[in-house]
Amino acid sequence: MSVIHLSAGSEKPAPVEGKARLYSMKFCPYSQRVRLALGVKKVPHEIVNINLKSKPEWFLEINPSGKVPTFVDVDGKVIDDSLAIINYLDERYPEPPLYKAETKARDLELIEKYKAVTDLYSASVHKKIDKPFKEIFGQFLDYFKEYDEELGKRGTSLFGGNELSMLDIATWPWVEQSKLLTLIYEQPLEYDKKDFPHFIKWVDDIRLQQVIQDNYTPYRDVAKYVIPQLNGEEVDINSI
Ligand SMILES: N[C@@H](CCC(=O)N[C@@H](CS)C(=O)NCC(=O)O)C(=O)O
Repeated sequence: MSVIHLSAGSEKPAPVEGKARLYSMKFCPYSQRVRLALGVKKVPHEIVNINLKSKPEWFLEINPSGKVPTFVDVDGKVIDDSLAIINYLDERYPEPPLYKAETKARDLELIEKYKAVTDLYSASVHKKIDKPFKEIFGQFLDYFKEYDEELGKRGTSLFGGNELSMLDIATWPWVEQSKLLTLIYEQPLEYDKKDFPHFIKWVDDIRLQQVIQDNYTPYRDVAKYVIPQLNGEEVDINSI
């Protein structure tokens, strides 16, 4: 599905009365986190996609870092950074809550640890790691072992029980996109399913959630954006 990403020289879209606005990019896993939280909380919002290879001048005025996701609430408050935004949304729009009191501390700990996974993913996707793919993927598996064990201890299908929680939302986009690595490295994601029984069930169960399905990002489309750029070619995101 092609959606327009606005570029330098474009006009800033007029705000829509009563709606928050998310500046996003359709393949950005950090933006996907925010789209999921907005969906779970049914926050009235619109999405304005940004061409990150040619950023509109007006977007840089809103957020000089030029990064998406950037969230502008109905009252004009601007927040950037996916984790800051989803935590803000959880306070500003409390229903349904994304943390449970009894697991909040552990959720925060695992969300913090997940930065290592997202950093490793970015470095792998941009081929900034000079290691065989098996070793890189082995590192991912080491991280995911802890998430598998946590699900086992909780005995629930999702981290949040039967409902999506902050930890589900914060981790999912990279898992959903993970097969992108098979196209970049032209190798399979090899692991023993017996080592990750709870995690594999989580993947199956989270995919049943409507909000997850509504925000699905096909990894083959992400590849059409990423792989030509690795080969030094320019890609028009609006053509994918
Ligand atoms: N820590 C930030 C990372 C956001 C980020 O890296 N976004 C990328 C797109 S996925 C971006 O905006 N890149 C454009 C740039 O850095 O100029 C977050 O969690 O929101």
